Amino acid sequence: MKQKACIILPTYNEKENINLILDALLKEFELIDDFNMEVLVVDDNSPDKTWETVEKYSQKHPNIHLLLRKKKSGLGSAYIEGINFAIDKLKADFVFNMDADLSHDPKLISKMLEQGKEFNLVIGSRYIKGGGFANWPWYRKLISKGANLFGVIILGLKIKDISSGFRCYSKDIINKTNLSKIESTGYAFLEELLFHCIKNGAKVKEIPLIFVDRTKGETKLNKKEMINFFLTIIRLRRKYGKA
Ligand SMILES: Nc1nc2c(ncn2[C@@H]2O[C@H](COP(=O)(O)OP(=O)(O)OP(=O)(O)O)[C@@H](O)[C@H]2O)c(=O)[nH]1
Ligand SMILES: [Mg+2]
Repeated sequence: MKQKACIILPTYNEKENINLILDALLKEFELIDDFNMEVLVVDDNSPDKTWETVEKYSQKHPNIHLLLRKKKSGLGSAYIEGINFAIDKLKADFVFNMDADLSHDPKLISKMLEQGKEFNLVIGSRYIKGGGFANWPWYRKLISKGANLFGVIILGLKIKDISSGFRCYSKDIINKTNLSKIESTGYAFLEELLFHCIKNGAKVKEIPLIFVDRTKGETKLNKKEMINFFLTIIRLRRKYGKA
């Protein structure tokens, strides 16, 4: 029997992007033979009604699912609910983190699944050879690079891109890593989950990702989230030591 992979897309006001990303994913899935591919959109009751579009897709495509939450509760909390749903309800063997704003190229999915045969966590990395940014402003690159370097040093991680939001986890590493002990509800969730996966013995592979800046819709990443990223690194080091 084929294994199942579920792409989790958290959305908040992505009306202009959602149909483009869902179409791109459906097209990519046609090229993937050896897995059953599903999409789970976790929408936080977007005021622009992103979820309405997802509902329409889900009526037409049985492999597109919508998890509609009551209010905006953060990227991390959307991912925790999404990952639990994908594994418990959809019976996924692999789960992906992916942005819905076309920053992450769906073409990488099959490459990540290929690596998933050997590694239980595959990361689309902007900081390895072949990876990078297509059109990010210099100040965002600087903050991202600084945050990564800080995390790598303080937490002793041997990973180049600890904040990338494009990842593939196998079910076994998620099951080993107790998601309920994750405290971050926002973007810092990504580094916190990575840290716990590595503490639990994850075999990690990074593959090159060219991150393309969004051309539609607005960013949800604010100053508070950025500060939280640094504070989370300090909290993890104090509570658990180095990875
Ligand atoms: N469900 C849910 N999704 C969210 C929340 N915050 C952000 N997202 C989604 O998470 C993904 C990443 O957020 P972005 O705003 O693109 O963050 P970013 O990629 O760091 O920054 P930009 O691309 O510059 O906007 C997008 O698909 C957002 O719609 C949230 O609170 N709840
Ligand atoms: Mg984005």
